[in-house]
Amino acid sequence: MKIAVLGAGGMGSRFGLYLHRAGNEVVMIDGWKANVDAIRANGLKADLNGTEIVDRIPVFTPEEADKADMNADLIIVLVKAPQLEGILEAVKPLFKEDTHVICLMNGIGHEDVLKKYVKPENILLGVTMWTAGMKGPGSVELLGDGYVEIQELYPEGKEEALKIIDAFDKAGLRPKYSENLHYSIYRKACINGVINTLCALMDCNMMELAAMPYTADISRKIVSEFAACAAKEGVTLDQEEVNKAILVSCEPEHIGKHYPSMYQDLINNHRKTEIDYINGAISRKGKRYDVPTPYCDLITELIHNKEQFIGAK
Ligand code: NAD
Ligand code: AOT
Repeated sequence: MKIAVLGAGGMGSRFGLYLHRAGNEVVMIDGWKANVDAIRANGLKADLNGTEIVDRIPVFTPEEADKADMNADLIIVLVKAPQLEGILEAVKPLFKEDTHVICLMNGIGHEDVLKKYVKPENILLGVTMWTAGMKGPGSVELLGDGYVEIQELYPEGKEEALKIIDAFDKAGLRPKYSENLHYSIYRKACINGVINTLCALMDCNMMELAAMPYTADISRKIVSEFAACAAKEGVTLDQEEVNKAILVSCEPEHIGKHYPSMYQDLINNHRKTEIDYINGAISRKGKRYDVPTPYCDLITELIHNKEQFIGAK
């Protein structure tokens, strides 16, 4: 498959690396100049569960998208939510009549932005339960295990979804076909709405968070607010299962040592977070549906306070 990965951060690098090593033609496109320069000079360096790997993957800045133009069959979108619209605008030359686009980013509502740039029937969405982190430009840490859930946004995309599943499977990305995309996205958003936010606010990793006395209670409150909004959109979340999945993922033998991507943004790199697409999205929906969302409101305000306090960019 000919694949362009938008975003060569932690997660884009994981997908780019796995798919390239499995024999696909892969290019990566990234807006962080120092990262692009480092990958070009030294290859993409990955610490894959303790094994050092270097892979030479062509990488371009968004402004160079026309040079990267390889009539990609598939574009995988893995930037941070506030970067999405800008990078789609910059890489417009990549979108051809038959190019399919799959967005695997955390958060709710990315399809509304994608539809401005991509034919709706060419859009697929999904969630990734893998983790990743950047050690520095051109260097990523890929620890633990994970899987991917994907589905087409409209029925016309089903054949492409199955092709992607085949390519991801051969690359070891452990894909599953989701029978209910909106359920998968809400479920993952709950996980992020609890884990990403609380680790960033408590300044801890996932296993440290799970060991704190009030975490399970707070998790139930947050998940119930996501579930109340999801219900208004016809999605019935199994709250008990979601709360259990949150605690299981925090176990040290799973990915408990992971510092979530919101922690990496806010605490390590002083970058603005994806809060407005996770708990913030639920606060906005709550107002629209007349559903109280006090925990999501407070958490969104606290994360924005912290962004402002540390001068996040
Ligand atoms: P990332 O922040 O590592 O990379 C995203 C973009 O930001 C890339 O273009 C990258 O080059 C740039 N970038 C990264 N660090 C930077 C820095 N210090 N200065 C300037 N630019 C920088 O993002 P990610 O973790 O790969 O996340 C991509 C998507 O995947 C997000 O929606 C995220 O929520 C989701 N996701 C991440 C993880 C994870 O463990 N990292 C897990 C599941 C889902
Ligand atoms: C995560 N982490 O989604 C992945 O760091 O943004 C992130 C993220 C799978 C299960 C639990 C947390």
